[in-house]
Amino acid sequence: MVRRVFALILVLALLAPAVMAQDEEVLQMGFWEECEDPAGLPETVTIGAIFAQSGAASVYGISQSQAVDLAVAEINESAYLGEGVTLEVIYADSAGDKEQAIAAMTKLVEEDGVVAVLGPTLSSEAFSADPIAQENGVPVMGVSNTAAGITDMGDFVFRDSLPESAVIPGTIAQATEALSLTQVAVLYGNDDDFTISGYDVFVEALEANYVEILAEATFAKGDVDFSAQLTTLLGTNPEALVISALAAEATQIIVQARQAGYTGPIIGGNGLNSPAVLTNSGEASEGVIVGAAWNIASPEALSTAFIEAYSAAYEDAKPDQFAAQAYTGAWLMATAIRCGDSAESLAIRDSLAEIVDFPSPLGMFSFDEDRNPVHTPVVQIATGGAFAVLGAEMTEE
Ligand code: 1QQ
Repeated sequence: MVRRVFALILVLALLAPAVMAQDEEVLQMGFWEECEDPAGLPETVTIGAIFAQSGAASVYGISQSQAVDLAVAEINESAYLGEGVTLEVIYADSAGDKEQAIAAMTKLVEEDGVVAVLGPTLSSEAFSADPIAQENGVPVMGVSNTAAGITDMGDFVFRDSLPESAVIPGTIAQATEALSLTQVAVLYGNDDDFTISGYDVFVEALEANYVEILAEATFAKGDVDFSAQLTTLLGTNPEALVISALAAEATQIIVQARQAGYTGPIIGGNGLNSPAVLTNSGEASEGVIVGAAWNIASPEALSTAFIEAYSAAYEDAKPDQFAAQAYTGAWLMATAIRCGDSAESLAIRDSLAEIVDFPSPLGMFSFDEDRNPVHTPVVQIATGGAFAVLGAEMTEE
């Protein structure tokens, strides 16, 4: 017996280093080993970043610019682009507006001569502004564009944000099972590329899960009173209310649905992923279900490190999904520059297209052949004013 225990201890002792090495998670961002230190870069490499810094969409845009600032500081401090090479970002405010996004892209590409661009925040802005980057041969990477068709604009257009089509089907499948859904009502914005695209994907996913849509209603960006739509929809007694909306409208819809006496589940798309939606709708947000590209409880070592660095840089503020995607986007762009050893736009494009298996806060990240992101999404539920992982709750039971 004693000898057997001793043998077991010996085997474990021998195995331990191997097991530890295998479990050791990557703690540093970047392709340090995969690509040699670049030698041919200019002293300053300037990229642009177009985010909504003002207006209703600034709940996303401010998080994005803070995350890019953090990534760029880390990239420069670690000499990721080589000793003496500085990555510089010129920011431009798109204000959630198509015309401002066009003006911002034109200025960055044609006047400032940036070699690549991150953003713009909204899909509707991207559809207006990205053709300018494409025509000028400047790579542009959306870090929050989730509508269908973004990268169809051209071979210089990338995104690291999972499209609604990669997130919503799983959200609906999981919610249908968890809540035993059979009948829902749908409310969506019919004047925005993202909210329309999200609606299309919701309808398809509900059909695929045999969930009947009892009623549908629409609204426009900027609307503040949803009582007419909610009266119609809630009058059909849906088991869940499904909404495709941006943050400002989503907040009001959640609050007004509860005021109208609705206590059932609310299922939303990417627009609801800002913690501002939960904060601004207060207790009304309890139980809201949203699919996402990232959750703050992610066990990935690079995610935990990112959360710590973000909180340290911004007075204990917690990053959100939009920050995680923007931070990853800046690192991906720097990686393309490093691995291509070039600050030429065409070389950056080619190098970006080749990125696969990049460890990031979003998990293991790759671009597919259409320059869309490949990584695993997560389904969340709002609990006590924060997003928790829906699956985790269920497995713990
Ligand atoms: C889009 C979105 C918004 C919610 C971005 C912030 O997903 O416009 O595509």
